[in-house]
Amino acid sequence: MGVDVEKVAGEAIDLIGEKIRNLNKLNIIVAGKTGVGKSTLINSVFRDNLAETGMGKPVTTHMRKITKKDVPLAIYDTRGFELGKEVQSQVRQEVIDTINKGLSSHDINEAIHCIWYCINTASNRVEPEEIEWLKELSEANKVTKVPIIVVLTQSFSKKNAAALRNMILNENLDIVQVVPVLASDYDIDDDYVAKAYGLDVLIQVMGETLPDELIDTLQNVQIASLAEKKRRAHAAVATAIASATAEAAVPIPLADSTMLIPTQMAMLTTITVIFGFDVNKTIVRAVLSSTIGAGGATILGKTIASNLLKMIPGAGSAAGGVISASTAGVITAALGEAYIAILSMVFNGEMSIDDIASKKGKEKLTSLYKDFLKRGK
Ligand SMILES: Nc1nc2c(ncn2[C@@H]2O[C@H](COP(=O)(O)OP(=O)(O)OP(=O)(O)O)[C@@H](O)[C@H]2O)c(=O)[nH]1
Ligand SMILES: [Mg+2]
Repeated sequence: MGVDVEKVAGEAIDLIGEKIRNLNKLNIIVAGKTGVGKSTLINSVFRDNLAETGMGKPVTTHMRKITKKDVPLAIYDTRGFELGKEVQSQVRQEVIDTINKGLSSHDINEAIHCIWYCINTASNRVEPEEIEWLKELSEANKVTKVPIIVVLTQSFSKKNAAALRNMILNENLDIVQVVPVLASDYDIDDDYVAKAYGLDVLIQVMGETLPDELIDTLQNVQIASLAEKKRRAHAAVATAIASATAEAAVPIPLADSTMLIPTQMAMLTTITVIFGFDVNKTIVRAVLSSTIGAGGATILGKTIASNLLKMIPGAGSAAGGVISASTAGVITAALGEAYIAILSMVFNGEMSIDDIASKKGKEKLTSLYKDFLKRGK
């Protein structure tokens, strides 16, 4: 006896869809003069080439809202910071109005959660009015409390970026951080290319700044930091281990091992959302059948469970036909870790998401899963 792989895969897909639909929407204002690299930054940090997909929808005279179907993110892109004092002050007012409008909605999906103010390091100077504007914004922010992150774009010279960063930090502004980045590789000479960097730091700072109810969203939409995705995914595994351990506080007879499945599916769902890949039923089926299904048509039936137990050091002989709390934890951890490891390979471009369902992908998953089981706790 066990549970039908097909059925569980279908339920997991429904769970994933539901969780994605229910993600809170992240709203960011990206401000800065024309040409500083706002669009390049947006496309390098977020999935789905957001800034290339059109001009966005005008929301004020100098602001456009960029959204894309199935991406729980809205970017407010500003124009006109370079167009002389009068326009500048209009843009500033529009930024503040947009923040206030979001606040008065009392809806997390409408609120502005963060401002990235972009300054081009390569231009080698900061206009005094930019510092003035940051002062003004951070003053207004004492009421609105929207975190401001200054992003130093096109920082191929790390030395210039560090100097500019210190200069801005010395202004004692009410800002979260000043983060130098190079959003994409930069050809300095024919034979010298400055490598992109800093976007992972930006995501880390965002992760520390945003409230917890936006972190799954942040991880879902960002493509700049594998480390941050993994950190969040490992937290989901830890939660599932705690649940599985509690569920098996009274040892579970092998035939009832399927009672661990809901906890494990919730874990796989969260990890899927964090990685932000388009995971379909074929892929979920492959993940299940090459781990807790061990090649069978069912998962965690009596036979499969007893085979899995044999792989866990100490568990097989001591089990006496039951799954103990610690063994339930090990099985759950191994599933979560194997899934994180294979999705990390996809993130790194070592395979495509659909390759997971190939023979090679499934073999990789099985070997990862076995390794994690053998490691035990
Ligand atoms: N190699 C490299 N080029 C960059 C980077 N950031 C910006 N650029 C270049 O600088 C130019 C302007 O960048 P955009 O991203 O279009 O700047 P923007 O702020 O969106 O400009 P507007 O939309 O006009 O306000 C483009 O030619 C980019 O390719 C970077 O990190 N690396
Ligand atoms: Mg642009």
